[in-house]
Amino acid sequence: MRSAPNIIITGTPGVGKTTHSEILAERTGLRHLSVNQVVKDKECHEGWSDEYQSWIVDEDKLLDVIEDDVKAGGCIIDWHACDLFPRSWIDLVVVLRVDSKTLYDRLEARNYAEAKLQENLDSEIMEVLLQEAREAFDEEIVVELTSNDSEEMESNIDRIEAWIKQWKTDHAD
Ligand code: DAT
Repeated sequence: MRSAPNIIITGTPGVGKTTHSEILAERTGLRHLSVNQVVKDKECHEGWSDEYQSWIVDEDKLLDVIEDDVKAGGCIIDWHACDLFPRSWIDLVVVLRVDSKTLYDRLEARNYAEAKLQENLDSEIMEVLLQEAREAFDEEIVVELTSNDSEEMESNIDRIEAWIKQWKTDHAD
């Protein structure tokens, strides 16, 4: 049994996963588990893909590396995919969404190459991550939240924080 819930914060690159996860970790004491960082630090990859400009992730190794931490509970898992995580590990899946124009500006500010920028915009418009989350997890635990501006972010954080408190009350012995 976990004493604190595990939450996935997912969505297209640039939607605000890292920002949400960091603030939430600070406010709630849960741990921000940046999968990107773990993949790099623990070398859970089979090298770098120039085509995708990202690591080719070794999912089995990644799951092995994070298993003990996640099973203990209280992790905020920040990653642009979610269907690799066993359902039994996860209590809530937050899919962040952003308007195309806002996402374009954020990715452009990150100096994304045009092809990668377009690919991510298409993915956001096609709701790829939302579909993935809905297919991989029970509908009741998948929440879609918009993250276009700081007001929305503040409201998202309040909402997730309240959800964590409620989860702890419901799971107290
Ligand atoms: P991700 O981790 O999903 O790639 P991020 O947290 O790094 O995204 O955010 C990308 C950029 O957008 C970063 O400069 C912070 C900004 N940002 C994120 N969410 C925001 C929001 N709701 N309002 C305003 N800016 C936001």
